[in-house]
Amino acid sequence: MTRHAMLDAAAADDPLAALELPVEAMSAEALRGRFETEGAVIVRGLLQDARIADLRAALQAMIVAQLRHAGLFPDPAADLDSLFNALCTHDRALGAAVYEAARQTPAFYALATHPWIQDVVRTLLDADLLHVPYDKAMFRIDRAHEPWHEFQWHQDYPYNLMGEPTVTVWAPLTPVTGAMGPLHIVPRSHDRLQRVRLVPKTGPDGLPRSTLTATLADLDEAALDATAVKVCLEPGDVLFFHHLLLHRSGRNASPRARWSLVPRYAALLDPGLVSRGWAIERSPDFALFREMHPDAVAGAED
Ligand SMILES: O=C(O)CCC(=O)C(=O)O
Repeated sequence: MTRHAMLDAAAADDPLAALELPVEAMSAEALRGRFETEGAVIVRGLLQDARIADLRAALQAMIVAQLRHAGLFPDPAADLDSLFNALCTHDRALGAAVYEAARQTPAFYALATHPWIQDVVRTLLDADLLHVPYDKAMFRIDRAHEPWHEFQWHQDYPYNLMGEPTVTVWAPLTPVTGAMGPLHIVPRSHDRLQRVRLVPKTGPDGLPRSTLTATLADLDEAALDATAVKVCLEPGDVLFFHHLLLHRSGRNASPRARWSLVPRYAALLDPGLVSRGWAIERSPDFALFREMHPDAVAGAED
């Protein structure tokens, strides 16, 4: 049996295996096949250079600097999670400051625009030139006991309105185990745009915020939970998924945070993007989505 045949046989009864490709088995055909059929592909071991370590080192230095500024004496050699937990225990707002500023480092940009990530995306989109808006390239630190940061089941398209399709890239900085709330996805769910209900986000105090979230109007979340595939990843592994794939955050129940980068890529010369001068969704109330897809927004009566 060839290596490809063995991978395909393994995929037949394991939904996660159906998405996986070790980097050595990566080919344009295998990448596109998984992305088109499953709506997602995981390339195991794609990122093997120093860029993940560089971003971790930048984060570590930022956290140590904040702890010292607060008059504490951290062990600079302690691991990233111990340092971040110490900072958040001292003052959660300082943890949030690190989270915000992490995206302002060259190490973040270098990883989000990693040439090997770009190569895979070019293959998936069959495009030479790529569009990667800086404000759709997210950085996440998901800790336990902070469920208000979680995304419920959704599709990315209403949030971004980039090219069709857009590829979401999800890459961890540290291992993501089952206890850490790995991303939940539903393979093969990327065949249509789902109707959404635009409802206020809920803050840590349980009260509604001014920004809206696009929740699924017509699908049963418990049924999606029952079919979800949980994507555990090691640093260096990268998940690529279609902008209509249904997915949600897992719940982190571990003392370690889930550190991840989530940039989005489309084809720069996507006809829709060109025709609207590269306008994408940037309003907190989904103004462009409501204008472009009025029928996809469920009203109060639905
Ligand atoms: O990483 C997560 O927990 C969720 C990220 C997500 O769903 C998104 O960015 O669209």
